[in-house]
Amino acid sequence: MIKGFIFDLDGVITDTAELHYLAWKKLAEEMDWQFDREVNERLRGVSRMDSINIIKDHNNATVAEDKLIELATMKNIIYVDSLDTMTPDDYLPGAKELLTHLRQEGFKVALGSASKNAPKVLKQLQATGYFDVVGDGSSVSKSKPEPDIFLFGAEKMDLKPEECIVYEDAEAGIDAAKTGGFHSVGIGPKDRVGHANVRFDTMADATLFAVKSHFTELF
Ligand code: B16
Ligand code: MG
Repeated sequence: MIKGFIFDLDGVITDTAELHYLAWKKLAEEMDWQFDREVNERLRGVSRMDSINIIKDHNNATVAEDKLIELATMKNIIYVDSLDTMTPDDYLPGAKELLTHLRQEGFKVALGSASKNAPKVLKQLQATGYFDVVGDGSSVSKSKPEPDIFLFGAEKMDLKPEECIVYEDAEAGIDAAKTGGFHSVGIGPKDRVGHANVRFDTMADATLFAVKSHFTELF
């Protein structure tokens, strides 16, 4: 029986990927590193330090750990500044409607994001009130594809993984949901989230009605 939903943030509730891209791009320019949208795509759902390691390796650069942390901090300052431009108009189409619907139907709702800035993003969207639990990049130490962030959300909602549906747009996020024993909804193309229990192209397609129709025996 499904009693709760756990949502990833970037790519599911809102699209912070563009702001992450612009911040990484600025840092890369200062470092004289190659960085483009193709590399940025590999950072989807990946933690901040894992992201900078991917960019560093892409450039075959050698950087000491403390310098790497300093660079990631610089990127974060640029990114956090840019979040000030985000408003309640910046939900992905369908996301706000779904959160409202889940509240009306009495489901428990958690956030399961890799971002340490998730509380600020929710504040900018005025979305904090939709969530019973906020799991972010500071809630657990092992990031996706490990299931820890979703297990954290389920535990705080006092639910078992099999009582929850996870919405994710990243390959590693669907892997995490499956490893943790959750039901999964993939948002995006087949080559990225085709291994989810059910996949939709966009959040606008992934309504409560559509999800209930797929998991009929669980509602
Ligand atoms: P921060 P999600 C992820 O968000 C982003 O997709 C990823 O690009 C970013 O590096 C990560 O959050 C960490 O973000 O630097 O703000 O802690 O999809 O897990 O909601
Ligand atoms: Mg995501």
